[in-house]
Amino acid sequence: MKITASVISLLAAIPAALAVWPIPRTFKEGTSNSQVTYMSISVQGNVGGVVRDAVNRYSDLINKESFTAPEDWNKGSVKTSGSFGGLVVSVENSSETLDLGTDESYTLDIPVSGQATLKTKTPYGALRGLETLSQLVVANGNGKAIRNTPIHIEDSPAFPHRGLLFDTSRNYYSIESIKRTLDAMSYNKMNVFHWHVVDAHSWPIESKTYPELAQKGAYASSMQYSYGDVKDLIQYAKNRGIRIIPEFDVPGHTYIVGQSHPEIMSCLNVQPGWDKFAAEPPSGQLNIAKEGSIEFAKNIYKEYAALFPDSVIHVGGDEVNMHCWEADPDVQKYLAVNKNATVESLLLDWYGKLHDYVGKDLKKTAFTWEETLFHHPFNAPKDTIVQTWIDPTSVANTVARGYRAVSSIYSYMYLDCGHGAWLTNWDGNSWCDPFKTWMHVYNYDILANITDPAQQKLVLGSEAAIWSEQTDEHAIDPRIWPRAAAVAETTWSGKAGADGHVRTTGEVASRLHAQRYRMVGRGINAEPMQPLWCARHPG
Ligand code: CP6
Repeated sequence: MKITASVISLLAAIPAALAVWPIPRTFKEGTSNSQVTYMSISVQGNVGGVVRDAVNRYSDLINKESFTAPEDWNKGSVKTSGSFGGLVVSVENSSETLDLGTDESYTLDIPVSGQATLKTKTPYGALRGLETLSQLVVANGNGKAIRNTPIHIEDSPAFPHRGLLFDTSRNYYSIESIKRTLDAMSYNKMNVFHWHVVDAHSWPIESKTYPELAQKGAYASSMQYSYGDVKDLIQYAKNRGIRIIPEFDVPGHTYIVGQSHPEIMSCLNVQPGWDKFAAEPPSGQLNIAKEGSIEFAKNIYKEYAALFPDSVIHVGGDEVNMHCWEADPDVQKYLAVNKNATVESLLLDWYGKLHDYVGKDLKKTAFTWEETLFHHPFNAPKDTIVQTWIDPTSVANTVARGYRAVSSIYSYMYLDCGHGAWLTNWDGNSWCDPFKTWMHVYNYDILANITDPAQQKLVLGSEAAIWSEQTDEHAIDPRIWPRAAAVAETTWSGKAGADGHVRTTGEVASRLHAQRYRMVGRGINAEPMQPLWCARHPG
């Protein structure tokens, strides 16, 4: 259903009291409370495994969960005047294709008494609506209730790409901890798990083309993702409406490839003096003067493009170091023979071959770090998606050049570090402070300085990033949550409500506080935001 202007103004007149995170784009609440004796969910028509799995999951969750937001702990039971009569879900199109732009909209109607309805276009809209429903059910004395009925919600995401970058190279993560993170993402309606699978430090994924990569590059034989593990994770994510976009970072950040393929590497493990050649130790980049390096990259992308079904694949391109290649004897030989070539032209040719192969042969959309375009004059194919992280003006610059942008500006969205506070390590090297508040993350404005509606449409969304130099599976929950939930709301709900009012951190704090407690109740060890006292004494 198209939301007309008059509906929007009607819905917007109601204050944002609904305790749902991220807040639905438009909603209307009443003043009654409805008893929920048992959450029964039925489905109209034919649906596939994604909806069936979600219906089972949410029936279980809602029937087992007993949640009261801290703000309401001392308020006692509410009087109910109606009774929830079960939910009927209807999905217009049962196709389970999940990709960039898959419709996630839903309309949820909960009367004071009787049957509630959830209507969606796709299975993924049903997942989002069920999550919303689960957040509306609260404990009420010995039972449960939905407050402020009747409720009418018309919801859809402001941005199609709402992600989390997850780095499994610096430290290893168990499948269980990745699944827990996918669960937490679904509680926040996030839909992209950007899996930064490999990096300089370890190669934790099985390769059938080059088995030696994981044999020599995983931290341990038990610290590897097999094809079976990967397929299981892809299905687990899909059941939660989450796309997995893998990244096999090239040509930089590849030291570990040199453990089994030193012949295609440059500046491998230089020390002392690694800092001239790499952003962090150990140094090593694919040798762009060698035919074998582009063959290697193509074979890697060929293999994993087949394993990962998403239409988008991340081709890396961050933090390449020109000194590394300038110092390489093969590069120097190449430049001596090819008088018109430079290190930069070699790199641009290399990118050209990789992007051509990924686009034309593998038929995938390339996703690349901003340096590929902004630090090197690479003329990327126009359908390339650019991930910005360095310069807050890069999003605007990307869309001005006609490319689609995903934003992970480090000063706002890197959850591991990058708030400008650089610390000194025990060895004198710099290291960064992980701390930035959820409020700082929330205040990021992805559309800053982009006024042209055509350019605004090229902004696909944001990704929070949890690089893992300083985290592992034991530390991630509080490092990611609730701060990534701030990115979830600014990308699902946008910065402003339907009435145009830009939400402030003060207005959303108690709702995020409730979401944090909800997540803890669901097994996610999200970090506390404030003393509980504050929730009891709002304002
Ligand atoms: N690893 C890779 C990293 C970072 C990047 N790429 C990174 C850089 C600066 C900060 C945090 C992380 N650890 N492969 C940059 C995209 Cl502050």
